[in-house]
Amino acid sequence: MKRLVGVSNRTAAGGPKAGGLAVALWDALVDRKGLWFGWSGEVADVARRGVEIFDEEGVSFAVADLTHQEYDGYYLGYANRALWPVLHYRVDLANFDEDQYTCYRGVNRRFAKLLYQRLNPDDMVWIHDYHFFPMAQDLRDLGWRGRTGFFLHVPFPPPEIFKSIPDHKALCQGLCANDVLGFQTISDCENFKKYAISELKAVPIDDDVIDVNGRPITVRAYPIGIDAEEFERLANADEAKKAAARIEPFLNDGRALILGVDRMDYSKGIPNRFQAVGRMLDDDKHLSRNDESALQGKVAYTQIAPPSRTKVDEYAELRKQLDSLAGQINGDYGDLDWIPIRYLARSYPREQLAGLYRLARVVLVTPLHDGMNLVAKEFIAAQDPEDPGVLVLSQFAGAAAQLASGSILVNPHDIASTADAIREGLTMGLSERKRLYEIARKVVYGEDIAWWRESYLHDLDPDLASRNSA
Ligand code: ADQ
Repeated sequence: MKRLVGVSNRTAAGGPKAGGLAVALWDALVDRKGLWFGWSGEVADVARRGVEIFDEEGVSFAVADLTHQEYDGYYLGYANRALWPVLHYRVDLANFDEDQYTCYRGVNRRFAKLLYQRLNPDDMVWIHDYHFFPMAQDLRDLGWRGRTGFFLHVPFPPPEIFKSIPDHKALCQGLCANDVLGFQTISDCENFKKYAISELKAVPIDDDVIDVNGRPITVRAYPIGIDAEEFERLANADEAKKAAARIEPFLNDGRALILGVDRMDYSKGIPNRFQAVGRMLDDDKHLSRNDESALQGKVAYTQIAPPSRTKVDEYAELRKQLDSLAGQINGDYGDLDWIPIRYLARSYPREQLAGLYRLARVVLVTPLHDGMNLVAKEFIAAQDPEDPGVLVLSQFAGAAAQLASGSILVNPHDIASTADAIREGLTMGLSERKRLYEIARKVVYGEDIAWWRESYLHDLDPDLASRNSA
């Protein structure tokens, strides 16, 4: 079996092997005694620019530090302030800076050189995410000929949006040095193919293959999954029950828990969600709390949102916006014995999140755009099959392509309809809840993380493909 070499900005070295990418890559690398290459997470001075090598449970790690200038230009700058917003359809928030692009190109080239020195001709390289769009090209320029694939965890927007990046062509030419390009959804794939046909003169060969300058490239959707069985086990474990017990005092008198769990990122649509909850309560303003159909006092919305990328201005702004919206809604609708929104700007271990998911009557996964969104899948895996909660899901999450008929689908920009959808989830009868849950469960367990990894590697590794078809 070919050795697998994973490349991602952050590796799982030393830390818990939790979360989508980390688990998926980790298992594949353990299977194949692979190598994981990426940023060490350290920012150092020029003197320490080599690679640190170590082994963990049979997986080799090779990690490199960034300099302060690279951290600012490549990571905070180009990756987070130019690529991330555009890939999430937010050209209005993008900041394009020539020096930051130069820095991004420099880090890709420097990392490619460090990696190339450690590659064997028979290795297979699997590059992850927008931090390393041009990495395959940089490896090829150094003489690398082996199988190389790329997977994009975030959306790929329509060409009209992607083309707002001044260096869009160079980035995509770099991508086309891969043998396999993986996206989360068919719509991301179609966006990329449309771009490649119009800008790079790509020629479609069949549904999954395009030809760019005489090289065939497989372009397919591989929707990422979770380890559903493991998550279900977590949801039934003591740690989960303890977390549920901690929140239960706020659910007295049978109050229903509405839950949101997100990194604090503008792509996740948290302000719209707050507004939708506010709107839902406002719709009942004319009713007294004793009225049977009134939701006042009968629901408790908890939003867990640890701040991320706090050094980027747009994220600091979002923090302020959420603080203010939560305060306003609690001020307008709260009562002596009831706070409608509890907003916790911190993270909780997944063992505890699993318990909260299981307790929730409705979970709100309403991003404005999201590559996949694993919270939606974790919520399903955590449910009690005999009394499941309801997933309210944005039509703009990659997960909607798989879970539309197992959830209540919403347009997160439509505050009034989202408010209605939350109410529908809260008041849904058991048999309809079970029906939606069974549909969603089939997808989450059938197309899990092992399915994702194997589907991708089947296309990347010709030996595997021929063994399977023999
Ligand atoms: P993220 O945007 O980070 O990742 P997401 O898929 O929502 O997105 O979550 C990743 C993990 O983080 C989940 O396992 C979740 O439990 C955990 N998490 C989220 N919020 C948390 C919180 N408040 N506290 C603790 N843990 C939390 C990118 C793309 C996604 C894509 C993933 C995987 O943006 O669209 O689904 O990669 O490909």
